[in-house]
Amino acid sequence: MSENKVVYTCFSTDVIHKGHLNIVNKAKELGKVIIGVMSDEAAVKYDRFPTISFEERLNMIKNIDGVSEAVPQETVSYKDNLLKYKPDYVVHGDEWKYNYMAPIRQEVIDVISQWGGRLVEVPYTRDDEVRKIDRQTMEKLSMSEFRRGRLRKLLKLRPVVKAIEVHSGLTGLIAEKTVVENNGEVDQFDAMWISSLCDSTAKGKPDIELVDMSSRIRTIEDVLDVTTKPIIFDGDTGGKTEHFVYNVRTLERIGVSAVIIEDKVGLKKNSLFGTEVEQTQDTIENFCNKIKAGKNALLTDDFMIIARIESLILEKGMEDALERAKAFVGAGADGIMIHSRRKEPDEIFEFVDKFREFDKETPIVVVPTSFNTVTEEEFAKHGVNIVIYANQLTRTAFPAMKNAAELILKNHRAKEADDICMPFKDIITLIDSI
Ligand code: SPV
Ligand code: MG
Repeated sequence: MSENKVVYTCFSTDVIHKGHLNIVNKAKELGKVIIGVMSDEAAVKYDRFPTISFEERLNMIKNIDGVSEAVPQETVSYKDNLLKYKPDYVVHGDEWKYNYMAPIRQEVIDVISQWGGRLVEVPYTRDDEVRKIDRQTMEKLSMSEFRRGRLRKLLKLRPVVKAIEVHSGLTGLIAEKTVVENNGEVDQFDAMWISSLCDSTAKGKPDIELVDMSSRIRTIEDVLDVTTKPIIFDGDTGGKTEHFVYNVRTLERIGVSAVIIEDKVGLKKNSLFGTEVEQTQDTIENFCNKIKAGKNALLTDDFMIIARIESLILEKGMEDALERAKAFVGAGADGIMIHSRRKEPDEIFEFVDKFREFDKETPIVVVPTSFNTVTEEEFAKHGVNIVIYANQLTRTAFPAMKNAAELILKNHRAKEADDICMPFKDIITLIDSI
């Protein structure tokens, strides 16, 4: 090895296996090995939630035979560390040529070429042993005691936690595995929303608390079975307080991270109908009692009960919304969801800004189905913490399915529909085999 050459690579792993050792061995042949350890903030965008702390990862990597230095890498992009350490070589597995990391790889090549540095790629190791370690990590991440508290952790790591609606194992897999690269940034969803609207719609039923908790929990189980990301459950009104406490216990035990309940009573209708249908708001006192009872039933500090305020939906005014927010936080709510069905975000921003004048901490949740032009960055600037994309997977799947059904009926065969069908071999790449 050449003592005066610097070699850089970066790991985001929790477990060192022979694939990593291959990379280290190659790096050792080339010079002094510096390994970037990806920060938690970067790891959740690029890969998955770490199962051990950053310090533990740093130590683990420092202790690999032949590694001279383990250093933090704060971003998915290698650029900052490359400019800092000016490596003669970057060593990496070759898999990133073919996935969302390809632009990050290109950036590495471009940056190090400024001083004549070279990228050296080793064949990616993916044998039975590596696959098993991967499955074991996923298993750990999906266990209820690990998964449950992850939403709270993400709230500390992410400027905005973004959740997407799921209502089945398959939609869960899309939420779990969709990763994109955009302008040098890699990103993915942080959490999943089990919407009452979409769970009901998937069953062909109206969103009126008709689909009972046993069925809703079955949906959750299907999602839990194949994913690792935290779940935010749409608990509608929470039902009777006497029932809510039991449901809270069940949700907490199976590994759900949060339930959101809305301050309505009687026959619940979907909020997007607003005042076009009859809907009744609960009294502040009753709803506070429901929150308190739910909080009392909890056995961990992980699980969050988030209070959803329907004052703007029901045109009861900003003052009412703010008064409720104060009261619900006082009753123990771990977060506030404020909803609106206006296209303009003005009333949402007004609420958030006013709420933040007296409460800097309590997480705020928004569901921008109507006010959908606002970006996550704008929400974050106002102090929003969780953005839920509440129904887009259902609303995109529906027209695609309808179209396919119509094409088959019109043509008396399936050929014409084939052009809009994904080949099954692509669909099954989502599904893990054991
Ligand atoms: C849901 O997704 O079921 C919700 C959000 O409750 S909304 O449909 O906007 O009321
Ligand atoms: Mg709902």
